[in-house]
Amino acid sequence: MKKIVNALAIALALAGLSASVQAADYKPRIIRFGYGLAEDSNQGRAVKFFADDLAKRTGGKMKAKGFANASLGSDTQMQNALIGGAQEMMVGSTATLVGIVKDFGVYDLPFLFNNEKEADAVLDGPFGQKLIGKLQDKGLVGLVYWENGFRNLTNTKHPVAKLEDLQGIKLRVMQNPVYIDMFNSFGANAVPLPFSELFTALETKTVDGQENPVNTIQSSKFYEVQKYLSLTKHVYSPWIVLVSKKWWDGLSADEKKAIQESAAASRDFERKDSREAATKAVDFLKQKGMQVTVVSDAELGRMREKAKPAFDKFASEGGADLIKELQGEIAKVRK
Ligand code: KDG
Repeated sequence: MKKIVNALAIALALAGLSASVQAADYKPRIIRFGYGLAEDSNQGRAVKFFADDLAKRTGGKMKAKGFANASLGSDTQMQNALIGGAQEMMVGSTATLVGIVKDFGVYDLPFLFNNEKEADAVLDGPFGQKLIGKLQDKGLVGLVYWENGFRNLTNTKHPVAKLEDLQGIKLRVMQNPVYIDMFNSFGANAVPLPFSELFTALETKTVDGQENPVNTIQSSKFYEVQKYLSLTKHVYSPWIVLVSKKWWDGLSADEKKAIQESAAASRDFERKDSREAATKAVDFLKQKGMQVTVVSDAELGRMREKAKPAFDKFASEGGADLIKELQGEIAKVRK
């Protein structure tokens, strides 16, 4: 008897769900969701999670299809495709958004966040949402932040344990003035390149090194072309999930709600997945032959000092209040 009651309850629940899905206004849609990392990466896994979640939520009507390895273009190319309405969704670095909304560059200043808890609170709180709001009149809708992670240095020349070890290293950086200024102030030769060109640039020794979170160093197989890893955690790097506003404005309220709910669920999944993966990544990279250097707090303090001109330049170019506001939000979480 109990089994029959349970089966009936499940059937009614499913009937209720399918009724609500049928009642909702979802049109059959294919959503092109582009990203720069490999399919088997924290970024790729979260795109798949989003697609599966949205399909479930809409009875299979709204189908997001992930396009990995920058197959739809680099971050900036995809941003332009979304603005023009030629592509529906993407996830990429906030650092590559500075050509559209300069304020996103504040996240690239070094040694801002001490840990993920601070980052989550500020990005998901009023400060992070205010920056997202600035995208609307540029033709983009920002949904949520995902975690790229704390960035670390790799190179082929020698271990980097102190600032002097960076002298003359040709270091690929994201196409962003704060990264260029910061690494030049450290004594490296900063070489801005799109992520999609990075592996080849390392393989052909066009550049000696790069900086990325350990998850990316693993999933993009940089260990095949890089010998030395220095754990600096010099910047906390967010990703941002973006939608074409041209496309977004044509969606029903139900479709927007479903996308927003799936985006929030994917954010929680991605952060958990990325943090779990990061705990295993350093051992994996050691097994692949990378020599790992933990940079001392004293040396990180010297880097922080050296990076001051990058802070001052960002402040002098209109970012002073933004820096103060961000540091105030971090202080609220930190105490
Ligand atoms: O599409 C690649 C982006 O996600 C970018 O953020 C990866 O951190 C990255 C980098 O170094 O370009």
